[in-house]
Amino acid sequence: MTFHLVTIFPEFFSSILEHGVVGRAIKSGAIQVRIHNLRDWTQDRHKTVDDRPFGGGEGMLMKPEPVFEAVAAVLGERRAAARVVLMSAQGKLFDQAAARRLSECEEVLLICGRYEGVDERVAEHLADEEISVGDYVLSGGELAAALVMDAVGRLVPGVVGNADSTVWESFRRDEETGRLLLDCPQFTRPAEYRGWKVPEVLLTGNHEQIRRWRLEAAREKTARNRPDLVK
Ligand code: 9D3
Repeated sequence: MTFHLVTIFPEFFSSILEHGVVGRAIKSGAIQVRIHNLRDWTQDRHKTVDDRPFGGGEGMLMKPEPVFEAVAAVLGERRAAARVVLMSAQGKLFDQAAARRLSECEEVLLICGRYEGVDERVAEHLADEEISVGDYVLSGGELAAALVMDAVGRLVPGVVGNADSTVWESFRRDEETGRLLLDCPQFTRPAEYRGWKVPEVLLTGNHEQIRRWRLEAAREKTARNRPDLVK
């Protein structure tokens, strides 16, 4: 699959493209990433991408014309088959289901907002969807787009090195209640560190007991850290 990033900070992505899952997937040819500088689609000699909000208010907004021009130029005839995503704090919350949906697209174009936001006509008439990565304030869409690219990229067959759809699940399910569970706590050597011992059951080799311990430990950890998943 191909990711397109539309941004005023093209250099932001260079280390992300060289490292980790995304970097390896690019090298192996499983995914392609194209960075597009929004200023390439401005008309004035100052390459202006922002303007003041109608109705007044603090800060500047991303103006619509360069964004519409960029998407049209980058996708051309392939527009209908691609998914155009506006990264914005006002978007729908990104989750694993959204990542899986995007991983099934041949082309995904991520528009990275900056300033106080983007002219609403981009969300209304250009983007297919508007995505937020969480309820906190970022300085712009680039970091959010990198996160989306990582989560989506690792679902593309051949990227993480396992095409088995079961490993696509980031959350396990409680085998008795069917609820989402966090992973259980895990331990490696040494069996005792600074007086803190690894749970005895994990050293026994009793697989049935270990399975039950892990399920219970995952339930406890989920209740403690993610009460929203327990409801
Ligand atoms: C007046 C309030 N504004 C700033 C304190 C709102 C605001 C404007 C621009 C908040 C964030 C941003 C820039 N953020 C993004 O472009 C963004 C984002 C985010 O802030 N949180 C979670 N996901 C995303 S995706 C893009």
